[in-house]
Amino acid sequence: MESTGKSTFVVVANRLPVDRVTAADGSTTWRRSPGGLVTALAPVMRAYDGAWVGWTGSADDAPAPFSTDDMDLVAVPLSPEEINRYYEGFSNATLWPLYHDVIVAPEYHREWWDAYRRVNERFARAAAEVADEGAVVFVQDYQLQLVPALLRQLRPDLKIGFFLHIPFPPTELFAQLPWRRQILEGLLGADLVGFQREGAADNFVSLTERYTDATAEDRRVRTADGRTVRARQFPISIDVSEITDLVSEPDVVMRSAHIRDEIGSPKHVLLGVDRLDYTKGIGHRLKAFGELLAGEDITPDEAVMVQVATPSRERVEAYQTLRDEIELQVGRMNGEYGRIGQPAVHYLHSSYERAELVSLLRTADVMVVTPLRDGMNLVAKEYVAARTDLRGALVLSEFAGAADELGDGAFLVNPHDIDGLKRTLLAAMRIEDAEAEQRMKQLREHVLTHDITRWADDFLAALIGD
Ligand code: GDG
Repeated sequence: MESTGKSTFVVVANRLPVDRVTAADGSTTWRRSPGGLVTALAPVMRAYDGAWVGWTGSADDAPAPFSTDDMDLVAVPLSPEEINRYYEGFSNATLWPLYHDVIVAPEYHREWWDAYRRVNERFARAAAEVADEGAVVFVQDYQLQLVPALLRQLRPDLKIGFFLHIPFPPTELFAQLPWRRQILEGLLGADLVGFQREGAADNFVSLTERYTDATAEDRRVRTADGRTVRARQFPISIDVSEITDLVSEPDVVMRSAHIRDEIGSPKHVLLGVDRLDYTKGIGHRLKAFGELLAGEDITPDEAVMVQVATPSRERVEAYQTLRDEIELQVGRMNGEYGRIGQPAVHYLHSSYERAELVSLLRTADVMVVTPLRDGMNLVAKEYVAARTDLRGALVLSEFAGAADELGDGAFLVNPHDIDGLKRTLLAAMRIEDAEAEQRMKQLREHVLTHDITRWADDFLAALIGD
């Protein structure tokens, strides 16, 4: 359906919240892609004639603006070279590793930066065109950090919010970035800049004082041109009802029992669910589990690990190297500790339907979430939401944003400390039912009252109500 109207609420994100579906006769339609962000913003979209500006995910793809699910969608085209330099390059091989504690070395290339700037300008122009007079514009994530300032230049009448889904690094790391001032000035175009954790908001404020002409008092930054930009944490969450609805489906409960049977009905099922990303600490958890088997703290009959590693950023070199390393590690562990029909680690390099994922969450006695750095980590919250039976234990890295909220009920761990991780895994496996129930109740109390809708409401209230 064609649409050309202006919108009073505009979301700007790297990707549009839809996937193209091609029918057998070659005709194409759009299907809303799964994800908490679009679910949370859908009611706001409906109420305010919302528009979403983003890339379709295919090269040189520029369909005319169209509507689906009460949203106007505005596609921003990217050429193959821009996908390579702006997306795989500057976003995922410069900013992503820099913002995640330089776990792998960020690469700094001037032509990647040029493409990042050019693409950010295109997104800003598209948003400026679709936004109504005085509209609210909500810009998402690290791929679009220049958009707030570019958009303000084009449209000073707009109210602009920005939310960063990933960590924001401390000065010692951010200082490496050759374009650090431009990125900070880009973000300072917003009225409100949201982060996952308090520490990230602090990092941002002190960096603006150091590298721009702004001054700051608490979490309010005063720009050289006299505007006030607020910085604050808004910990993101999940669509709790999506998970609880799936859990209440008989198929999901049955499938969960079936999965346990299929893996040999061990006493303990340990589960990891992650994009195959070097930030997620998959190797660290495999190492700890392998050492537990090697030291005979547990036997392969007692405990089985299932690791879903969803394919991700497969054209970026660091991800290819990571895949080789993890697959070597899994192969060695299964060679050493597995038997016919009974691997020690079930490694699944594919993407699953939500119902299958939730079945897995219900099967897991110990959910192992061990990122070396993570903005939030939604899987930890999804596990808690899925455990309506009040069973299971969550092992959670202190380096995930989720640790701020779930620290009391989870088993917190430093994933670099392999002995500590081994002890924690054992403690989580050996937990008494009563303690597990008490911890899970505590976790659920928080997650059920802090879902994604609350996150969106809090952010938009802070943006609009100032
Ligand atoms: C970034 C930040 C922050 C995973 N495998 C499958 C699948 N998933 C779903 C999970 C979860 C989502 O993907 C992953 O979210 P995370 O939060 O765990 O991690 P990132 O992708 O790195 O997300 C992160 C987040 O943004 C939000 O702000 O929390 O820190 O890095 O929902 O369940 N979903 C399906 N099949 C899979 O195989 N359908």
